[in-house]
Amino acid sequence: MKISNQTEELEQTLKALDTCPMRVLVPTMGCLHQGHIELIHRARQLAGQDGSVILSVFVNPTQFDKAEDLENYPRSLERDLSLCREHGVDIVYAPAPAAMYHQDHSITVSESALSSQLCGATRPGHFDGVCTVVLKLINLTQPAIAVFGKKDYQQLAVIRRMVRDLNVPVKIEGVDTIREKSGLALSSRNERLSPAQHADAARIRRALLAARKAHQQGEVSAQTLLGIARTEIEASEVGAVIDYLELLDSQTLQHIDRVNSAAVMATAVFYGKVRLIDNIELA
Ligand code: PAJ
Repeated sequence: MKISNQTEELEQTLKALDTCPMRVLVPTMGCLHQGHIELIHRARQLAGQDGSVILSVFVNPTQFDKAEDLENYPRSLERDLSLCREHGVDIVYAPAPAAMYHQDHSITVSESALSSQLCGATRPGHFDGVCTVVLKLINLTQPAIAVFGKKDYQQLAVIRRMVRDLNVPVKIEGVDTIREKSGLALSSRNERLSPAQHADAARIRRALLAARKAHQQGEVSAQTLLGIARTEIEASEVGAVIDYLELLDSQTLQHIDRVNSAAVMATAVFYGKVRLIDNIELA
């Protein structure tokens, strides 16, 4: 496995791969867990044994709106590298912020429709930071395919839109959310939950499943479906606080009153300072 921290070094490593039939990129912010590992496995399937799986580890400062969140973001590069070795990653690109952003960088990719709700509404500038860094990582590594998790539903939609609108020559692959047995979506943030919060957080999935079940049984009113999910989350005994809980058209990510076509219910829930997100598709 090759490890690069500098752009020039990465370019040299990639040059040596020039004859490689297929490159697949897995962008991450590190602190890898089983959710990321599934992305690596999917990337390997897509790359084939002769292709290359490139994983980036970069805690991207431009997508954090609070300096405190950036500072507190968990980092575990040595452990990440050994997981990458174990799971057959070919190249890890782990640059320092100074290697990714020129001090006077002044160009940003900005998405203006899909970003307006959910995480975009509560975290101003977040998706500009995500789009900009993902485009940079794609430009740097020039993969045929880039792999992302459906856990970050809005992020995946925004990246697909960027690739479509800017004609970025890459295929975007989405991977289903990996969960604990309890249903809680795996996240690097889960380790910051107390044991009681961790046990309670399974209700986020239960809430979304209850709404989907009601929809499958014929309920189409957004207000009713959101009410079902809200009741389950607000029954938390450790004080879960809803940041947002919304029902959106899954193509446009705009609010709907009734579920008549493909929709997504998405939520962000605070346990103390830890903010967890999840979503479910209602067909
Ligand atoms: P990060 O939160 O590290 O996530 C990296 C990738 O792993 C994302 O595509 C995310 O959707 C996926 N992922 C996280 N938890 C998952 C789970 N439980 N199941 C399946 N996939 C999961 O998302 C980012 O980093 C950043 O915004 C990034 C795209 C790297 C840009 O900086």
